[in-house]
Amino acid sequence: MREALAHRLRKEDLYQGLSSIICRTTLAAKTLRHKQQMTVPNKEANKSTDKDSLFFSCEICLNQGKGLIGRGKNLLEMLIMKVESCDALLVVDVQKDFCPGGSLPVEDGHEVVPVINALLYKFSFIVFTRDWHPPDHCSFGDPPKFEDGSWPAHCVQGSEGSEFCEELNVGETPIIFDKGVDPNMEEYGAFGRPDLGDLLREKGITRIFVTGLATNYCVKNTALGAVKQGFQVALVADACRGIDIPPGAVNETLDELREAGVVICSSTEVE
Ligand code: VGL
Ligand code: ZN
Repeated sequence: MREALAHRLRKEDLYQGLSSIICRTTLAAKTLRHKQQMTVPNKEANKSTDKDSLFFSCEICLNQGKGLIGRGKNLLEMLIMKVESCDALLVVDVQKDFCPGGSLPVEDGHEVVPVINALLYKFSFIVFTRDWHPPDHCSFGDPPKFEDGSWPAHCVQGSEGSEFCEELNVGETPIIFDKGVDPNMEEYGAFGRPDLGDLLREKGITRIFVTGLATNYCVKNTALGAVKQGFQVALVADACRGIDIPPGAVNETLDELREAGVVICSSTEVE
């Protein structure tokens, strides 16, 4: 079956680069399934010699790319998500205030917890971030408009709402990175300051898997900040939830992240 698939792929110019990789690499069954789902919606583009005009999409992870170079490189990388020692898991702001019952609840935010718990044991290096605001933080609005710059008070340092979700397995000695501590500065992303990047580089980390809350605020800015600092970044989509206001905002964010070179994957692909 493996050979048949490789043969089918080899027949297509489009997959020349990929098929040679298939032949050289022992692929897990899951990876093959993944690859079989790849579609080329534009048959004409398939014949084109201009690789950049080729359009790929994968129905499983919804990743999209163009050609086998540039953005298409993401496609190659996303096929192999085996966790190595150079990988870190980043758990962004999985705190009570961002879950149902909290002051700034993300819809179904608590659902990320079992998914993240299942990922934790696969990584040897894990960082938990916290939104960690002083009581007079500039992002608090009164009354809040529930938008950037005007949130209800949330994750106030030491408050119950600032605690990690109870079921999250942070372990005995978690590495915690606090952000949003300056009263006069919003800090959605964890890579705005050099500290976290420096720590990860010091540990030899080159690839970061991002999970947590909320997809279109702190998760997004953290992922983009990591890309800017030169890390390879994967976002584990089912380990994230967002604030979908206006409707479609979360999907728009995923597109933006793909555009920036972030691989969108599912926790089932991370091995
Ligand atoms: C966040 C809004 C305000 C987040 C933090 O963690 O995504 N969102 N502060
Ligand atoms: Zn905040």
